[in-house]
Amino acid sequence: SVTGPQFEPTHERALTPAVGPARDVDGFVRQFLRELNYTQGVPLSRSTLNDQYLALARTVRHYLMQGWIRTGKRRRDAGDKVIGYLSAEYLLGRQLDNALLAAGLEDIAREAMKECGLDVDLLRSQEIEPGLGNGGLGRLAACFVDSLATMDVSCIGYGIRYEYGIFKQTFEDGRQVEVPDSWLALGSPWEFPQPDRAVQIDFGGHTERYTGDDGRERTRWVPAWDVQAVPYHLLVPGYRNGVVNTLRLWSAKATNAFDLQLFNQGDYAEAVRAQTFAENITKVLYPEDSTPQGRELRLQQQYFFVAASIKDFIRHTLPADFDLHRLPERIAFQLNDTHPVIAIPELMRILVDEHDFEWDEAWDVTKQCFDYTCHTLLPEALEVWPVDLLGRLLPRHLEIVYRLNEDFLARVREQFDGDEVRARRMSMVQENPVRAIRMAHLATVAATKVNGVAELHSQLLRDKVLPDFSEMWPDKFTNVTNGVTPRRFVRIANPGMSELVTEAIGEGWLTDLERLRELEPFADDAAFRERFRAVKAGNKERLRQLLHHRDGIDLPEGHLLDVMVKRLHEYKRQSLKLLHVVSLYQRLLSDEVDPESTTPRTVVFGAKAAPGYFMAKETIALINAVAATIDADERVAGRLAIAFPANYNVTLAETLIPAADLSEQISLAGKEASGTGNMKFALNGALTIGTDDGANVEIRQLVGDDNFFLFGMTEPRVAELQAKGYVPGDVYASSPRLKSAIDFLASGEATGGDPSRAAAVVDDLLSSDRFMALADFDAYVEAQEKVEATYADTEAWTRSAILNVARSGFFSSDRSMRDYLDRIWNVSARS
Ligand code: B1H
Repeated sequence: SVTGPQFEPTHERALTPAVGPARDVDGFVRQFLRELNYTQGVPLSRSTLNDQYLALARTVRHYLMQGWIRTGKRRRDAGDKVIGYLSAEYLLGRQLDNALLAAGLEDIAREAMKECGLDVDLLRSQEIEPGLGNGGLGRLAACFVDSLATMDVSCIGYGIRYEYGIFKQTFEDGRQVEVPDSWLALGSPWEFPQPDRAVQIDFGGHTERYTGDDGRERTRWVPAWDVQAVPYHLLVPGYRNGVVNTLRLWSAKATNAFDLQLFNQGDYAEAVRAQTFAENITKVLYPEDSTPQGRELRLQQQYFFVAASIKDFIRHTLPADFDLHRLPERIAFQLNDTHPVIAIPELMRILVDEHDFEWDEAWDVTKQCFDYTCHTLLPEALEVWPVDLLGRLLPRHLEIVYRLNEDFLARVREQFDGDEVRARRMSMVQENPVRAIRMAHLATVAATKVNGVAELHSQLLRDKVLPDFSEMWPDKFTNVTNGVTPRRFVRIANPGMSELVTEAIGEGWLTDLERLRELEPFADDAAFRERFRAVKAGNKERLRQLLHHRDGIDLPEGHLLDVMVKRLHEYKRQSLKLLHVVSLYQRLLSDEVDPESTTPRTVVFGAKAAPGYFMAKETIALINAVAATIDADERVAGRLAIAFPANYNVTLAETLIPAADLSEQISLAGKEASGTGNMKFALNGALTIGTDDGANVEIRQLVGDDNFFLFGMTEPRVAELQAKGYVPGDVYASSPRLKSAIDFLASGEATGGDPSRAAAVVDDLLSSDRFMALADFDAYVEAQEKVEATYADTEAWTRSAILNVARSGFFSSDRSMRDYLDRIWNVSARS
């Protein structure tokens, strides 16, 4: 008898073909109007832009459904091994453009909207991008799932559906002010909630021992509270291959049992409070890029999403009664940094406590199910969780980690003659300043493979961050250099160049990006160079229009466009770029040079600072103050301009990067794990000025020294200087140009006469300069002079730009995914 709603699929065996709307203008128009009238509930004549955008988005989604249903069925039938990408962040960017491109519907949609009297471009610009990530790490996850769908690899991206993504940045008096990003407020046409697939997630409480029916001693976790995890599905369409994979993002909801219980006790207000408490878990993305704060809510987020993902995979993706001893045949969980690493003790707990596995048997299975990607070298970025916090929130998991650590340290002592100092270094438990779990050690011990994200980074990871581990398990470590999806960052972002490329080398390169090599001969073709320049000029014009409307910024025409966009962090050295700007400004004001002989240059910054990062916020305020001063100074008009549009995000990147001439990648060597913006610029024909850091090293090797402006200390040189004792004051005293720029800044002349504006940044540079901006200043200025000399030779510059495009095909995320498939997952792609 049916007593309530039934949540199991009722037609498991039946063929359920999804019939999409007809793939022509008429079919599109009909579906669009249906969406507008029946879902939005408005006639076209009364609809707002937002109504129209939502109806358009849902229409496009309809076309993808058939692919999604078919892909799911095909994968279930085949019993494919699934890549379970576990990431706390997915910085997706706008969905509509990508969906239209993947489905091959751009022309039909344009025509259809025209028939309705609407402009598809205007509707596209209505979309608020889902900013569910901070920066490179989150964007990388989005590129990877795109590539896996395009390569027809079975992948589920698991993550968190933050109600508020990365904050919206505004400036008040040049200072960053954060505004909540309510990306869901106007409707979210791309997601499917599946409340009937919710799972319960436990927290808190204690553990107890008991004797099982078979007489074995066991442990059980008696949690104190729980929440529901509700999955929301987003579609991840492959590029024109009919494949649609799934991104499963979890949202927290109070469990009924929880508030009912309290309600029965008569405390209604308390019940509602409990609800708020539960739902806070997925309320907001922590806006910290590279410096995690050990906050309880963050640990709740991490456990919440990985526990939900594992449970869902076992319960809903695997066939019923699947033998979990064979789990590694069906899943490879990729840990995107340490954020999801609590998944390791969670799987152990499930196998041992819930499925009666022997400890060693469970460990054997668990180890085979996980691989770990490290994205950093900064020691402060390696997550540690205080044991009192972990023990309070996840008491059973803490016990499991302790036991894993005991077993592990026993192995270390055995293999290394009881070397106690080594054992302490390698322990998963740190003792000082507080007892805490080192998540990177836990991940490294458990994972089958550990990878860094660029050659240099992987090498430093082995040699400097985890040397004991790489000595113990040399084969565990590998490299996969990051990549970016050419669909979004070339085809959508740069349609003009894409068309030119297709004309030159034919179709097919978008899914086989190494084919860009075929462009090389065109670098020597004057007519092609001319057209390549025309594309760049068009992209600059597009950017000028956008910044005019978006920010009220009017970029000068005909300038070298010099762009530094990335999160604001001291190690990335926006302050070094700023010192260069000040130096250029001084040069223009001095009588030494004829301004007419200098290269007119516009410098564009884009950067968000973590809200609690003092120096980063001071740097933003300082850049804005200098920009305002230069902007107001008639004497340099037409020669130098600084623009700092607020709220740099994926959407802005898509217009900004294709317009750039010069890409700034100037981190202190050994600090930027990879960088991915650097790849996007090179692929769009900007030349890089950069240090020997992260993936810059590989970019330079590929594009050639003649087409890359290298400067600055190498990593070994940095280490040497660090060891010797770096004194920024000495550098200041010995470089006249640097001294002059800093004095000028400190005097207030670059900040509208107000020296207080520059004080914090200048004081820090002179007293500590942790990332050695001063040490690289002279080399940087010299490299910039080379940039100007090269830029003056238009043909040579264009040639280099074309060669950058032709030789950067390696940086497709399709190649990264192929490397993961070969070196880490042991799975092969279908295409
Ligand atoms: C990267 C992070 C990161 N590395 C902590 N680490 C975070 C760390 O919320 N948190 O606490 C968020 C992000 N992000 C970046 O990853 C690297 O700095 C880049 O160099 C790299 O290109 C990117 C992708 O691998």
